[in-house]
Amino acid sequence: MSDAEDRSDKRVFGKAIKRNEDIPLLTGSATYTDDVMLREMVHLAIRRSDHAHATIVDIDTSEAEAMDGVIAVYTGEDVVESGVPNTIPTAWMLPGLVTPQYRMLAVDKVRHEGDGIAAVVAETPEKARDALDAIEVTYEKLEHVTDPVDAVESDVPPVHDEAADNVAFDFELGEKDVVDEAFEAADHVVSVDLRQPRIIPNAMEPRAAVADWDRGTEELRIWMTSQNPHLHRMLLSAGTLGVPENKIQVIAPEVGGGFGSKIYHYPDEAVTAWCSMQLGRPVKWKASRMEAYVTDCHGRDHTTTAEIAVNDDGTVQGVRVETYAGLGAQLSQFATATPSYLYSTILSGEYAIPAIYCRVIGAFTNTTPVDAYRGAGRAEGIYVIERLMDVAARELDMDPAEFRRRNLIPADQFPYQTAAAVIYDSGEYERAMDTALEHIGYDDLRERQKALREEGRYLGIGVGNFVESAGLSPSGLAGDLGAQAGGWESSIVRFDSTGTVTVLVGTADQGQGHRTTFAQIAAEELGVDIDAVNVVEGDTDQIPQGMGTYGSRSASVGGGAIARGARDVREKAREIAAHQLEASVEDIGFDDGEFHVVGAPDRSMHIQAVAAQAYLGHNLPEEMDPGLESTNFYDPENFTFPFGTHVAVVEIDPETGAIDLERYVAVDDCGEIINPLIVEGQVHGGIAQGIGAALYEGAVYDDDGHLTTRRMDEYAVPHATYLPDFETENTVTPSPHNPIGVKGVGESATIAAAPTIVSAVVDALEPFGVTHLDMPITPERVWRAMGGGD
Ligand code: PCD
Repeated sequence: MSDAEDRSDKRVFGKAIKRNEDIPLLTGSATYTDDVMLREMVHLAIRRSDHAHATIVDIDTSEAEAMDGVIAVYTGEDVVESGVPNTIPTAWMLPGLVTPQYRMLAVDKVRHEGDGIAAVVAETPEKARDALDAIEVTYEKLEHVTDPVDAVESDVPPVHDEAADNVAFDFELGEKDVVDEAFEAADHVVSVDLRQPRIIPNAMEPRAAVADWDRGTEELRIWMTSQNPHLHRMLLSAGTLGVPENKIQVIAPEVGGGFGSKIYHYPDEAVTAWCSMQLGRPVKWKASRMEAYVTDCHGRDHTTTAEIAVNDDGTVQGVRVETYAGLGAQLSQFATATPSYLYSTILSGEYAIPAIYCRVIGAFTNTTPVDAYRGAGRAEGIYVIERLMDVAARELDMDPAEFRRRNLIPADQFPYQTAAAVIYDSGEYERAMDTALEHIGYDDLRERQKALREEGRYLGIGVGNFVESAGLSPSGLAGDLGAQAGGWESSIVRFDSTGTVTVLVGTADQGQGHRTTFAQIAAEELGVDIDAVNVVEGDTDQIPQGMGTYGSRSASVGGGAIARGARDVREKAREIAAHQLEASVEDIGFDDGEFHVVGAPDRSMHIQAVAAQAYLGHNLPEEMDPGLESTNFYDPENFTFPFGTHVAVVEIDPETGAIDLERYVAVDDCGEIINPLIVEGQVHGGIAQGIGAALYEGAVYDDDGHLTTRRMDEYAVPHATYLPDFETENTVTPSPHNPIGVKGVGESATIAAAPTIVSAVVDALEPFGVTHLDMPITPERVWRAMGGGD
């Protein structure tokens, strides 16, 4: 059971400490990939397909090659001829998965707008970009498809010959017969058809890479915007470049946001490395903002039919879901796990649902590949169950909050095995829900809503409950499901001889604040000042192994590895202290960094003094090696399951359909909180992105398969002025599955916010008989739903 400790008397763990990393980030002294300048460095630009689907008939590079400052122009054929393995592997093998060849540069066909076809290396970035237009590509256009349902159900030429029907996988969870029976026995069955549009991640810093191949030693050093440098090292090595893993160093310096988009192994960074290998010179590539829109993996893209079976007493009897998940033109790294496993296993939401069936058809389309985006799979799944809860409440004529409450998994039933295969670790769902409803004044709001409706004003109250599988672990479970990567994290916790502490960990921050929170964990365990701890991430030569930062795993899995490492170090230090204080280990107490002999407080030694002794090595217990560090691989026994309730209040302008977002209350439970300030920041950012999805965002392809939302003024990321002040609270239900009792928080609010907002808008429109509206809910959609334009 729980080895989480009570945190009330902690010195730094749980404290709202300001972020260590912010001074360099805010004053501009921090190093991002594009800041890396190397001698003899040249610049890469990538020519991309203008078409959604076409055969490449000919590529003429002669004019580009002759241009001033151009050093080399390479095509996909050149990469093939170089003899490198040249595959971009997928890291999640579902049963029966079709895995078409995915090369660094396209050879015979282009399969989406933005597909890379040729690489220009030049003396300056401008010269490289200018030469792109001089490459003559002759295409023969093919019929294309951008919608996942059309891709499978209509007669279109396949994106890949290997998948004639465009189906990459057909995944099922649960037993259909059993669920069908539950549906037949239930008093009501209600269904809803949903479309969750594609989201474009929009990290502040576009992707970039600087590759430096040493011809003498045949070693590759690459700086890149990576959420997981070790995975990138592994994937670049065997599958793509054929360079041994121990001759590749991946460095992720400061990374300006990822939101999932920097997890994946893309062709572009590999091409950067390959060009450096050809030329023996350092090569830099950085995406323009428009390139980011067409090449960074998009998120979501689901078309779903969902059904819920309920009885008259307001209890849910079953859930049945069939979804088409757009995968884009190629299988990105986790593209297959996100819409299948991560999606289907969260469909129980916070509710006790006896029967769940889910089928997911993963479809290739002529679009930018799709992969995890903040909330990955869980956001899509929670959206489905929360929409179902609303339509079912409406069917039963029950208050949607009351209906939800009636179906919550009770607090005394944890750990809870859901009908969707996973075991929820811990939860107090009703407490979080009560806190949120009380905070917003739910009952009064319902009264106000009624009164306003009499005046022809439309107030909507949306309630969103969520639970999330965070942590992506353990390895065994992931392996059973086809993961080609582990679920562990590794750390090295080291006392330096002068008493400072170095923490090396395999996660890789993109803005989450690890240098602060991880220092808090180590400082707490070791009883040292937080300023004595230096946290190092993002360099595979310094940190031998790691998995990285995604799936809201760093606090629980990385933090767990750090806590364990720090405890090992503390216990070794205790033995040294016992030896030097001439007492037995059992008689040595530890308090605030000080080891002391129990009952003789004047006989004591600070842990930092012990560290010095550990490296002096003169006076250590017999057979003890010098040094004071611990390498730890931590593989938790389960995911963590953060949860909570969000509530939104909107008012609709009946003339225009405009939505005024009046209030937003978020109650989140992420277990023990390492740093409340950082957790609040994570929740704020997460809500903003969830609101973005609900009201503004969404990729749009035109009839030619061109992405029409490819600039910041065409794709509506919410501005701060669109958003109300968020009112946040936390409840604390520790996870029993890691040494510090934490759960993830990075994705929670994004998962919660979209369904909460949609619920609020639809609630406002109840008098118009509206039961559902698809995201993004633009004023036009609202206005039409109210009968505008009829
Ligand atoms: N924490 C605390 N406490 C608790 C939990 C947590 O304090 N309880 C904190 C930590 O430590 C960190 C943070 O908070 O610092 C977070 O965490 P987590 O949850 O663990 O997570 P991570 O792993 O770290 O991260 C990741 C996430 C994700 S996943 C995403 S999308 C996003 C988020 O994160 N991204 C981002 N957030 C953020 N932020 C920023 N700034 N930026 C970014 O980019 Mo995916 O899968 O990738 O789709």
